[in-house]
Amino acid sequence: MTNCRWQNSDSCVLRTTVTLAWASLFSAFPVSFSLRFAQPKEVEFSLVNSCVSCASRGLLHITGFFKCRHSRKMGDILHHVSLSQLCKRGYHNSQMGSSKWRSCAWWSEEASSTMKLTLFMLPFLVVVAFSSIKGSTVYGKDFLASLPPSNSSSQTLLHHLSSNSTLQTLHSNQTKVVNVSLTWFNSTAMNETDEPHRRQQQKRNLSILDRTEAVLAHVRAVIREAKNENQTQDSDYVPTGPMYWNAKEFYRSYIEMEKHFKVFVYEEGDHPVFHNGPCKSIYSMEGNFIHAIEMNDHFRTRDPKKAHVFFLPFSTVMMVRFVYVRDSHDFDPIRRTIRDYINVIAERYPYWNRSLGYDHFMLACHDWGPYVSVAVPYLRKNSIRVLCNANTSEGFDPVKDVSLPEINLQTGSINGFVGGPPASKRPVLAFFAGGIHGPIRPIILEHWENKDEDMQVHKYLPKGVSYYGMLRKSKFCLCPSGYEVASPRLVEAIYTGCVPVLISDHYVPPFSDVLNWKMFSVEVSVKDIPNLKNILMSISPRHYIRMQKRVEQIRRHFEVHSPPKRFDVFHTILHSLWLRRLNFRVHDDQ
Ligand SMILES: *[C@@H]1O[C@H](CO)[C@@H](O)[C@H](O)[C@H]1NC(C)=O
Ligand SMILES: *[C@@H]1O[C@H](CO)[C@@H](O)[C@H](O)[C@H]1NC(C)=O
Ligand SMILES: *[C@@H]1O[C@H](CO)[C@@H](O)[C@H](O)[C@H]1NC(C)=O
Ligand SMILES: *[C@@H]1O[C@H](CO)[C@@H](O)[C@H](O)[C@H]1NC(C)=O
Ligand SMILES: *[C@@H]1O[C@H](CO)[C@@H](O)[C@H](O)[C@H]1NC(C)=O
Ligand SMILES: *[C@@H]1O[C@H](CO)[C@@H](O)[C@H](O)[C@H]1NC(C)=O
Ligand SMILES: *[C@@H]1O[C@H](CO)[C@@H](O)[C@H](O)[C@H]1NC(C)=O
Ligand SMILES: *[C@@H]1O[C@H](CO)[C@@H](O)[C@H](O)[C@H]1NC(C)=O
Ligand SMILES: *[C@@H]1O[C@H](CO)[C@@H](O)[C@H](O)[C@H]1NC(C)=O
Ligand SMILES: CC(=O)N[C@H]1CO[C@H](CO)[C@@H](O)[C@@H]1O
Repeated sequence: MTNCRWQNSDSCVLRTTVTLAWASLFSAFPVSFSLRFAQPKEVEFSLVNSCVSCASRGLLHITGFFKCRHSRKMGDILHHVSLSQLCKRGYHNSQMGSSKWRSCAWWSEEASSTMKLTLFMLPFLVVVAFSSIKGSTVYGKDFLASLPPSNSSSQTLLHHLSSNSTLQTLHSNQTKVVNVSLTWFNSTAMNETDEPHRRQQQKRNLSILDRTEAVLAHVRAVIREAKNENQTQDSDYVPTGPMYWNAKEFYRSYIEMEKHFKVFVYEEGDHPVFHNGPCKSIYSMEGNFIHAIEMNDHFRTRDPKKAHVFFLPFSTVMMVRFVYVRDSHDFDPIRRTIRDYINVIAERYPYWNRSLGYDHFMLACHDWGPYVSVAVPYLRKNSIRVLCNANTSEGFDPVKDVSLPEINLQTGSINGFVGGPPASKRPVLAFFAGGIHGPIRPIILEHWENKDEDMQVHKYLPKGVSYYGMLRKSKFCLCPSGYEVASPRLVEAIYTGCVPVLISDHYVPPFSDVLNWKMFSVEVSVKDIPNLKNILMSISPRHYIRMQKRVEQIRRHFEVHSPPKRFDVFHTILHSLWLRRLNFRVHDDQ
């Protein structure tokens, strides 16, 4: 099964929106024609589909679904492209009353500077022609009921948007997510100026929310109780051992997650930067997670009211590829994309505003994940950021954020990469091979390259020597930070049963919320690199054997499976999110 669904960088989908004075109401229907623009780059668009809706004030909105072909980098275009589509579905409904464009505005403004807006009159004519051919229905005033993409939820939203609803005032910037619902509940219980039925409706809905929080409170109590439980039976796996901060609590919390946890994935956004990500290469976790959560029937909910967390499904790797202008050193296009995206979901749904992002999460394995997350202050400050680049000096907060393992899936699968001999069949003391990236590796090479038979430290592996073969032959595998704190070597070592040696500053290793890394890895600070061999030699054989066995035991939490299996990397990431949402610490503080 291949994970990547859309990999063709030579085409893209362009959707755009145009407002025209007066028209009737149309439903979505396909139109085909093509436009060719000279600016800003030679790009050919063909309209494959358009969605037309109308404001009561006589404004016609056409949301076009274009395909564009080009041979060169698309940079800016795609940036606008990937966002303009957000105007589809109920979104423009909510704007009609005011006949104003909000998130769509950037498109109409910027488009008019580079592309003649009048050109867009063309689709209108085509539309009219088609509508007469196809005999599209012309709706009456009550367009909300008739617009195909606007489900009842967007009507509800519209209802909130168009009235001075209490919802908008519910959020409190001082409340943490666990307590949010109480605040919401209390504030609605306060002064309502709306009509009675609305008040009743809100109360009911807020009690859904309240019930959710009550369940979470119960779950917290159950997990706390787990300490006193006897050994449990589980056909797949029961975590035990000192590699876990608290194995029983972890297990109980995992089981409760399976029972309750629901993730809502925003559907807004288009390929290639949304709902898509790399599934091979060192950044494979972006694509794998996005794919796995979107295909998941158990944890994904389509009903945002039932969700505990909300996923912003963008891929930083894809944005770097398609939105970022190469060598520009300018993050702004990416940040603008994220900002626009959050503006749209905050306008279309009440969920971002009600918690100021506390129950939302993003995921990025690309080094730049933390830098692009600053696009929206609440995203950076409040939301859960699942990051490979878990550098605490750069604002990674282990309480709120999740450290994501960087897994180099060369073939898109772990087949053939997992497994290695026991401790007794590992003749080499320590192994490292890799380029001189970042500040730490030069120090290692300087001290240990070709210095000692036991310390197999290389810039390049000698010809005929297999990298994976060396990992399997070695007792300890050095995992120094490169350009960023995370290294795929960590997971490579774990896969091959080699005890990882973490050499990094400010790094929070993955799943530190449940795993006690000291029990199955060695942490060496940068200043101790000259002393590395002594440190490793001082670990007794008995202690080493225990650590090596533990590496094999916790390996399952790093394995990538498609479809995912219980306790694998996908589920362990979800579990980390679950703990953040629960605001619970699975830790014996002793
Ligand atoms: C609208 O809701 C119905 C069920 O309520 C669902 O089947 C349909 O897919 C939804 N449409 C959209 C565009 O979300
Ligand atoms: C909404 O609130 C504003 C001020 O907050 C007020 O001027 C306006 O009249 C209100 N609109 C409605 C429909 O209540
Ligand atoms: C909360 O919002 C108020 C204004 O709405 C602001 O004055 C205050 O500084 C904010 N507090 C925090 C912690 O952001
Ligand atoms: C909400 O109201 C209840 C009583 O109605 C009160 O006990 C509780 O402390 C309030 N919670 C907050 C966060 O104000
Ligand atoms: C709500 O209304 C009561 C009177 O009914 C008033 O005393 C109170 O100040 C109001 N609270 C808010 C937050 O407007
Ligand atoms: C509240 O719940 C009712 C039915 O349970 C639903 O029709 C309505 O859309 C909901 N409103 C909100 C704000 O979610
Ligand atoms: C746990 O095991 C002990 C003895 O092994 C037993 O006495 C006790 O009843 C058990 N507790 C539960 C909750 O099963
Ligand atoms: C959320 O807040 C933003 C800005 O504060 C506002 O533009 C938007 O309409 C709000 N969304 C909802 C659903 O109330
Ligand atoms: C972690 O962040 C600090 C502060 O920005 C930086 O100096 C350091 O180089 C980073 N570590 C790595 C390995 O990139
Ligand atoms: C006001 C309120 O309910 N505060 C609670 C917020 O959540 C923490 C942790 O669950 C509780 O300890 C507080 O009492």
